[in-house]
Amino acid sequence: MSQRSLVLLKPDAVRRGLIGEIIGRIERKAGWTIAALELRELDQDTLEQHYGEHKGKPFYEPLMGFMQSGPVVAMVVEGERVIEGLRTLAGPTDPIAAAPGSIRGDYGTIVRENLIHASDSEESAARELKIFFPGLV
Ligand code: RTP
Ligand code: MG
Repeated sequence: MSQRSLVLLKPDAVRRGLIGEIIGRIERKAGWTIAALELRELDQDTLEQHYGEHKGKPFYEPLMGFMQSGPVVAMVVEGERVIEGLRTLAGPTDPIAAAPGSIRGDYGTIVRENLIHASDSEESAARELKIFFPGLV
């Protein structure tokens, strides 16, 4: 079942020079392809749409600040079961709980600065793709 997922390489990943490393892991998955890719800075409005489910939580405001602390790489990844697969590749939210071999498990220590976002369901993917790549057919 081919799907599309919205991936963000967060500002910590870009700052630390991990773009190539992370994209390399994604590219090496059989049959997955990058359908769109852009380095960009995110504004408050875009982030409020993207992370709206977390509004009011204690980590929301710091998350907004962190996500605007530098450019992100926004990408669309396409392929077989890519939504579940990218969540597995990323690992759980807390990098210390994430297994070595996962992106968060290999490179992160801080919950907020966990390197990568990937859509968590088909519904989220459809919603997020419209926010970040509205022109994608
Ligand atoms: P994401 O949405 O970025 O893919 O991450 P996720 O599904 O694994 O985690 P989620 O619960 O949706 O949280 C969104 C992002 O907010 C930051 N966060 N900080 N307790 C904290 O300080 C905390 N909890 C979450 C992380 O950057 C997390 O990825
Ligand atoms: Mg999430």
